[in-house]
Amino acid sequence: MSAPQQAGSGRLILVSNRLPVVISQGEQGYHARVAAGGLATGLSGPHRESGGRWIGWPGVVSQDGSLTPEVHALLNERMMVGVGLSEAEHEAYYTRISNRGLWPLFHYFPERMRFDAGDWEVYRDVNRRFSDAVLEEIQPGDFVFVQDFHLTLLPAMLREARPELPIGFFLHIPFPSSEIYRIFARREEVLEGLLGADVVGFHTLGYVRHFRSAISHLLGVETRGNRAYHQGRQIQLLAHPLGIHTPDWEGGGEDEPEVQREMQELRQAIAGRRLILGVERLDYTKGVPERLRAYASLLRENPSLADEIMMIQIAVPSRVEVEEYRELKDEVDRLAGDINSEFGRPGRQALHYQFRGVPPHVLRALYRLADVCLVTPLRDGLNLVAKEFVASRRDDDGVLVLSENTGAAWELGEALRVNAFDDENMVRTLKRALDMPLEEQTRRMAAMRKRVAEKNVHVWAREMVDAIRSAEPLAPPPALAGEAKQRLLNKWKKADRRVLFLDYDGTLRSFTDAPEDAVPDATILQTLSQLAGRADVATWVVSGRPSDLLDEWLGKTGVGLIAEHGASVRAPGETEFRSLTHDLPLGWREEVRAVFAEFTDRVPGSHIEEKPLGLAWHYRQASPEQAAWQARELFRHLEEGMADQPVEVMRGNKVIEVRPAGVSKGRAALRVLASAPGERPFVLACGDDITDESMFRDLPAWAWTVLVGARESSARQRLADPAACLALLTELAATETVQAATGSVR
Ligand code: GDG
Repeated sequence: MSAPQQAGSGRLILVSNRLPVVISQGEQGYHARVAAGGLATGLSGPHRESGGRWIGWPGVVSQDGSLTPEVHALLNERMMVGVGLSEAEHEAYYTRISNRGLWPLFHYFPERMRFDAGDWEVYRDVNRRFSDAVLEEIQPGDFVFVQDFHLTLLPAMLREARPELPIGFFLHIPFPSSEIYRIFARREEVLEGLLGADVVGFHTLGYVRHFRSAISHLLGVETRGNRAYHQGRQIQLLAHPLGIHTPDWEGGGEDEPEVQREMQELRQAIAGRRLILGVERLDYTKGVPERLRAYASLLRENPSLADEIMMIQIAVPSRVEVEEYRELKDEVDRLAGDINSEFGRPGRQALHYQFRGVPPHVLRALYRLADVCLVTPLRDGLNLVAKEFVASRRDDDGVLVLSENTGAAWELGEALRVNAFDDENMVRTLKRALDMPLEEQTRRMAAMRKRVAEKNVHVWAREMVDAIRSAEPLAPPPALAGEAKQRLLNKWKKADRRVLFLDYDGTLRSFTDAPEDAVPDATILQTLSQLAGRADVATWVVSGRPSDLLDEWLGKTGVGLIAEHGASVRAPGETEFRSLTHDLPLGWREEVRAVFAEFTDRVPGSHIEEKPLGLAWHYRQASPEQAAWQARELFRHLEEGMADQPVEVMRGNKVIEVRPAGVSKGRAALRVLASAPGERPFVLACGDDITDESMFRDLPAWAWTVLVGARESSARQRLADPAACLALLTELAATETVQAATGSVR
């Protein structure tokens, strides 16, 4: 594939725990062999063509964690950079924290998780070592792509050192439900680590959703759609399942003669029986014992099948240094022995089980010969075996039985789905697979094969790399000062008409503990009256507050009022409010009120505000620690629970509000502008809150949009606080306009 080229694009710096290379020490010194694998194939194009580097551990440990000059040289030839690890570091960082801490937890096996605070220090140190290696390599214009759960802290470390560096991260394992995730002892640190990236990629939308809830719930990070907003930056959360390089599996490759020979031999061994295949690393997440038990049940319930079928189970030794994996091996050995003694005959095994990987050409032959491939993990981030089997079926025959707890299940909908924990379901599905007519096999397989070919590893790599490259840093807007302010004043002076949209709380008036205390002071009233008194200025206060309160507080100034986020409007100088929201369904209010009431009970100091259309839950006066946690919980509950209702759930400053969808300050401001067509007016919108973002976004690009505060925003300018905002308005109110100076009255 060719690397996507973009103006100003630099080198791709890849980072993974293991380098895609196998270093071995022979009599004549070290040798390096490229390790084939889907990921390496997919990323090698952009890596090579961008002239980038691949940084990682080359697989050799040493006493002091250094690499020999010989190893460095071998890696250098391949555009790789080695990070050395001592045996003790490797044990703590890789074996214990990664494989015995993060791996089981992320795969929903919390009871298998082990965590040691000392090991975590090493995990952090090793991440720091990777960070140092990247920083040493990085050149202007480069961008970084980090792989997987061994390096969760790396994005934030890089971000701290290089605020402008485009960084991507991809998680190859599941991101668990936040209920499981939050068990982890360093949960905040891992989330903060990942949020250092500009783009965080997952295999499925489900994992994105889990991650979103974790950051929202545990860190209070705001999310909108597939974006998270954290520390003045935006982070894109993507669901891009990894693909495979299909030509490797479609046959006709360099090793085709070997594959054919192997198929020949296998056919003889199978002796006319139908073949059921299982292939994986021997890992407790892969559900091998459950699968073997289901196979045994099938044979027990259908004795005649014993002469018609056989199973091959390849189990690649994995993490043998971890005790659980050794215990698993013992269990699988025992089960395999039991199956053969119960169902085998001399010279005819019911199960060929091997605790050893097979060379690639044998794997290809197995995929092509199998009638049924059983991919039944208890939990799997994606599962490439399922895709490889599908890609191998050149005649579109064969049946894939796929566990619903794999990421791949969401893409391969035509597979026979199973619940790998349910023995009966497994047996029934396996029988169904064996009985499936060829026509049905073909229909299912052809659809999957097409999809696997289209969504291949190169597409994955390109989409991820493009997303990282085009990541836009989201910084707070620049201060409205100096030349920019001068420009604003000039435009103000020269315009024919002027329209101001001013939020109230947090923009004109600082927050108070109790919302009812935020009455306008003399300066606010005076400034607004002054502005309202000018015939050449239309001044609108745009607030979430109810109309009667705005009338009570600001009515005498003569400004226009847009109440309740745009639900009701009163033009400057008028006396009646007009509703912009006729016939809105409000049936949801009762349910929301009940939920709010429950949280009000739980959080002393919080209260419910009833608005004509919306309902708000305020917690400014509650204990911050307790309230913040409950507020996140409430927000999450409403977001999910009200998803099918015509409402928007908004998180404001110490308030959560539910109101009819389609009503926003932005829309109301646009209506106001549309109601007075003519020459383009001078427009200034000021606001501090998330609800003001709709004004900043919806108003035309030529409008002046000013955030009061210092967070990231769609506003184009920024003022520090309400005092600065009022000072600007006072200055504008007193500034003569060209028309006024030349005597024209508007
Ligand atoms: C992790 C996630 C996610 C297997 N046996 C042999 C062999 N293999 C190759 C397969 C396949 C690879 O190993 C296994 O990939 P999986 O995706 O199935 O599983 P994990 O190793 O757990 O990978 C997983 C993946 O990362 C990618 O993001 O899908 O969910 O757990 O390519 O072909 N290869 C050879 N002999 C074998 O005996 N030559």
